[in-house]
Order: sequence, then structure tokens, then C-alpha cells
Amino acid sequence: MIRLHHVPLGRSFRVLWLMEELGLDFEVSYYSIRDGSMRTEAFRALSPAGRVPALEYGDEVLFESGAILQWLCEQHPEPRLQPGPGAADRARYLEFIGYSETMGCLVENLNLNRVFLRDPAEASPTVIKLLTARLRAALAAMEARWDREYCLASGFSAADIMFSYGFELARYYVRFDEFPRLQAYWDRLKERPGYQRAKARDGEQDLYDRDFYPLEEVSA
Ligand SMILES: N[C@@H](CCC(=O)N[C@@H](CS)C(=O)NCC(=O)O)C(=O)O
Repeated sequence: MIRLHHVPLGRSFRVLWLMEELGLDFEVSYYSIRDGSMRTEAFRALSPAGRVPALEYGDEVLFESGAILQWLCEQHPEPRLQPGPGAADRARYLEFIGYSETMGCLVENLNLNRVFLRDPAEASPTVIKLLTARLRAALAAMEARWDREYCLASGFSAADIMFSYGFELARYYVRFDEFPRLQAYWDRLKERPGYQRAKARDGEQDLYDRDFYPLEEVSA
């Protein structure tokens, strides 16, 4: 039995997408960050910090999206979506797994300031500006060195799932026309049948109530 504990558009989408690429048979339990459904004893027993993803996989229960992706690729070595120890792309692979959460943390803090605070007056304009600048810099660094089709020279891998998921959220705060190579890469990924099957199971997101949150509207 495989069961993914998932928030629509949450980091658990990475696991959903990978499992579709791997062709696994799995169930999905849906939660919302807004409605208290993640603040139960039952959920904390699966994910101690009360976060998604959590994955029940037979007798194993795992949390942390990067760890789950790596572990699933070990359980399912075909199709080859992860370079193993000693492989030529291994160092780049591990970098992308980590870098994806550098971006993830920036977006998470922007979310806290811009969409989750009940009283918007409590948000810090200075912190929002810094976070947005850091997020743009994190994307610009990748845009500048993007000379290939996928994260790894050897082709599509779980690193693409881990990394490009960040674009799904970053796009609410940063305009991707600044990053044409990343945009083209992302567009290609979205054509994958595995991505489209995952999107069909993602569910309705309730994090954002509009398409873009311009920095210009944040007062000094
Ligand atoms: N580093 C963790 C972060 C997990 C995480 O923070 N997930 C968010 C959703 S994207 C969450 O569950 N947030 C719950 C909350 O903020 O209360 C991972 O990659 O799995």
C-alpha cells in the first residue's frame, strides 16, 4: 500500500509527480494548510512537524520531499530517474536536490508574509523585498548557466521534479519572462504525460487567491 499525504500545490506535488513518472499505484489523502486538517495527532504521527509530504509505503513512513524522492528512486531503479553513487551526474544531482529547498524556503517565507498572515499589516516590507531579491537571484543564477535540456546532462531525472516544482510557486512572486531559458525548460516538462497525470490528481489549491503578487504593491 502506498499513500501520499498531500496539499494541492504543496511540496508533496513533487512526490505525486515522481510516482506518476514511476508508474506506481497509490492513494492520495488531501489536506489544506488553512483548515486545520494537518494539526491532528494522527497527522503528526506521520509527519512530526505537521508538514507535507508524508508518504506511507508499506511499513515505512517518510517525510521530507527530497528524501522521499531519493528513496523512491532507490526502491524503483527503473526507469532510471536518479544517478547512483559513482555516476557521472551524481554531484550535480545532489546539488539540485538541495538547491531546490534553498528556493523552497524563500518561497515559503514569501508565502508567510504575503498570503498567510491574517493581518497584512504584520508583514515586513523589508523582508519581502529581500526575499524577492534572493528568489530572483537564485533563479537568475540558474538561468545564466542553463545550457541543457534538463538539470542533468544524462537526461530527465528526479532532480527536474524537485527543482522545477519551485517554479510553480516562484511564479507568484517573480516574472518568468526574465528567465526565458528556465521558462522554455519548464514548458517542456509540463508536456510530460507523467506531469499531466500528476496535475490531474493535484487537487484545487487554496494558497493563492490571485495569479501574481507584485513587489510594487509592497509599501516602503
Ligand atoms: N523541506 C520540507 C518542507 C515541507 C513543507 O514545509 N511543506 C509545506 C507545504 S509546501 C507544509 O506542509 N506546510 C505546513 C505549514 O506551513 O503549516 C520538504 O521538502 O518536504
